[in-house]
Amino acid sequence: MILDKQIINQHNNQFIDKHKRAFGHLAQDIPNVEPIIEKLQQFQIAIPSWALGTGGTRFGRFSGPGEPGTLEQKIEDVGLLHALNKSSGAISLHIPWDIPKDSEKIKALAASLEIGFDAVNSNTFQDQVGQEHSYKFGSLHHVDPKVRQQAIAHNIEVINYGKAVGSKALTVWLADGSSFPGQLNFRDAFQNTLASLQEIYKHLPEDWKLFVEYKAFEPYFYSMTIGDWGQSLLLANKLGPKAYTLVDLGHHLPNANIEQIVSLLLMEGKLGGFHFNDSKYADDDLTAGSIKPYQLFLIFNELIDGMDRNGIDHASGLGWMIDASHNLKDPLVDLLQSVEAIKIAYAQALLVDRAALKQAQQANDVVKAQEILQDAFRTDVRSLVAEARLRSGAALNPVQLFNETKLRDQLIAERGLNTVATGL
Ligand SMILES: [Mn+2]
Repeated sequence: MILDKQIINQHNNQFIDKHKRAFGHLAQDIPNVEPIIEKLQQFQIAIPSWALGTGGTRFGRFSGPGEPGTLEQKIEDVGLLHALNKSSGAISLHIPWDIPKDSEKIKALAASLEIGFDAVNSNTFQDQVGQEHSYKFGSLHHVDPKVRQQAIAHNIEVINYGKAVGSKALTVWLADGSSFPGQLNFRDAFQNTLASLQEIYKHLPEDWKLFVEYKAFEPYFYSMTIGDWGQSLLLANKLGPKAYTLVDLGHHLPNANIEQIVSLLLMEGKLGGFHFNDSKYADDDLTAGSIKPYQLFLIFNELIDGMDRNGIDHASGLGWMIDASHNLKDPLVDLLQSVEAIKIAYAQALLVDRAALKQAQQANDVVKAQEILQDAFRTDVRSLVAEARLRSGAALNPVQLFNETKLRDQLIAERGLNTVATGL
């Protein structure tokens, strides 16, 4: 489904006066408002192909009506999101759930919707039908070289699919670990993982990046072979300059100081990608900013500080992606909410008076430092983010437009009630 530009214009006309009042008021107090709006317009967050269907829990999945049943329909859904917010200009493919069989056709469809291809994701956490060796006891870390070889071959296949559509990165997340003490020799598991990743790294094109994602626990409960940023960074450093750590917000133990992790990884030039979501307990896959918006702001504060110090372009220097898929909301509305929350946190962090913060830190002025950060965080920047959207030709209020125009009903009319998206 292609969203008629007229619908967006009508929606915007309805809210333009209210928007102009709010934005005009806010802009008066922001000295460098124009470059901030430009940065907001440029900042794109990739949508993973598995987030367009309703997610499940380990107890069940309640599919929603009108879910995209094919990769083409998933790309159309991302196109719809991008038309609404002009901030979701890329899709991240998961192999084998979403194999681009006719890559030229898929590329042409994506290009017609102004959608690019973000990192490709491999899957060695499930067994596929007809697969020779099982991943029940892991993949790249497995004690059996035949299993490791099969997992390596899969990752190389994923790189090839990515090359065909124009991706520039491979994300490897391993479910490898152990659930009982004694099950695994930690050093052997690490060395096997490193050797396997080295094989994959050899097949990485020159202009590609390899993102090594970590996760503290689950599916295994005693140890994860790439369980934290230390293990990921060790691997990335040993692999070489094209390998980076990827931070997923839901993959930490409770109360981990993620902003500090981000800061140090950037200092080392080894932060490559970022997966947004939110959580109350662990990897809860909730809408970004729905539980801990202040944490999201503090993370962006460190991201901007580190990227600016290293001369990294905010929009293109790192891989930005949403990684969330839960089972209650319409996935498209949920993604619109996540993108909005991410852009709000980014905008707030752009408002931080960095020179004043540095001064306060040098003077050990704890109160002042806190005031500077919270002054930015407590600024209502919704009209600033909306102004960036408006200038890019998107909707002033994407969620409202989605609901008022009954876009899901239109998708149901096109696709039927019983389509089911591939994914977990
Ligand atoms: Mn992730």
